Amino acid sequence: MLLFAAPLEGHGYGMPHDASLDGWRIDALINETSFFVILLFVIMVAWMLWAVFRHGRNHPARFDHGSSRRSIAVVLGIAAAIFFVVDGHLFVNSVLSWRDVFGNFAWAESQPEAVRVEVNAHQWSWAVRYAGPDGKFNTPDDIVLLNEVVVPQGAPIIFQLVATDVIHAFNIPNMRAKIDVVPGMVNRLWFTPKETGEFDIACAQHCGANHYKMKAKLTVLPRADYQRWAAEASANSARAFDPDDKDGHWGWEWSEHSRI
Ligand SMILES: [Cu+2]
Repeated sequence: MLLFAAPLEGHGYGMPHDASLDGWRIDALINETSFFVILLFVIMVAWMLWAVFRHGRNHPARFDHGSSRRSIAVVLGIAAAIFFVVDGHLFVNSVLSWRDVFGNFAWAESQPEAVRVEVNAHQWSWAVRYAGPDGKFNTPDDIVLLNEVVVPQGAPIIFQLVATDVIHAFNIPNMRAKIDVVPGMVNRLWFTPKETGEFDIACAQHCGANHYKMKAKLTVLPRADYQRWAAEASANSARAFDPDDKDGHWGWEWSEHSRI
């Protein structure tokens, strides 16, 4: 009944509003997939209905077992056309998007305005850490937040993520950003927020009884507001820094070459 449901305001049908610079690449792949799935469904159902109504009691169906050379050639031809045209197109576009954008961490890291964020996922919250003015993680000037990420508009935001218990998944639908967070690995992800505002962060991997509570907020601020916020947050965190709180020092040294 999706077709008859009223669209959410500002969201249209289907996917949530895209507030990221490169999300359109993912949307294009999803839309193309949906288009071809619907197209092929309509063709097949129409064909089937035609056969059902054409071959009534007075017009017995003629059929063969599809084992003739001609039948096999037609089937293989259609299958090859779908595979090479539809799947090939999706595959090539996926690979190019990954190479040029989503997997291009070298480019994101090389941008002077890039913001680096460490995330530690656990049952059932997101601990968040920024390096602060010294650019080094796990030092007293780190900005440390819980269930909250604040970033500037228009800059590449690079996340490195770890989990301390089970598998979680960091998901920001409005930024078309989602990645599993796995114990024993440092996974990473980057995107550029195009619009300011507040957006939901959810855990997208069922991670225990309170999985549904594992949500956080992404706030995208204009660049100048972000600078002001970061300076203040760093000063606050430095004041609250407790050198004896071992659990509080979960950050790690940022590596631009972490595996994915
Ligand atoms: Cu989770």
